[in-house]
Amino acid sequence: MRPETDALVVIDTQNDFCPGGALAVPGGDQVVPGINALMAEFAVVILTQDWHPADHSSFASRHAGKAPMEMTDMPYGPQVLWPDHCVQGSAGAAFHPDLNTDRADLIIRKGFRRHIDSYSAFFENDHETPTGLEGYLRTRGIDRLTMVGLATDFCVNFSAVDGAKLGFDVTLRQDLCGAIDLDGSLAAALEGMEKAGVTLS
Ligand code: VGL
Ligand code: ZN
Repeated sequence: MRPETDALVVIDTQNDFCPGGALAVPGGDQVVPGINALMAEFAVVILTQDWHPADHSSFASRHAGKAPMEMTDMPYGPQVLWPDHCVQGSAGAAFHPDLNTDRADLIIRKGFRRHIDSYSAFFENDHETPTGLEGYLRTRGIDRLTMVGLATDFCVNFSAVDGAKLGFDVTLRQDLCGAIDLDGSLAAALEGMEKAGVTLS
């Protein structure tokens, strides 16, 4: 068992990111058994949950003339427009039914503000509005993070990079992640994580 300074962070392992969901990652459900098994090694398990109001500004359906996967400009920068997904309280927003949520010390929800998306577990997409996760980790004395979950090139990527920038020792278990891979976003994410000092394992 790893020490209490070392946390497993499971990103957005929710129905909408699994086959049959609104924003499915190919093979997204296949990471679940391995994530459950890895929990046995960790004293600290943290889950994140993408959690949007039904009228969230990241949804293409809120932008006239825009289709899912097109880009738009938000006050905080460019934003991919997504199919409606992970709507608060919906079945799609629930964790995959096989994910072991009992071990979670903390479930951090993100993306709940209508006008801003939040890929990272640490900051919303303006890169400055905090989710509170940093304070939680620091006050518990946690300094090492292993990240797994969905999607490698969006929420896992932004979480891993922010974690590394904040000084946490971050390792990504690529075998326990799944990617959306939009226009080369997976390759770009892996390069960005490496540059930020994330250990890709
Ligand atoms: C995610 C796109 C939109 C993710 C969340 O969890 O990677 N991607 N919302
Ligand atoms: Zn989302």
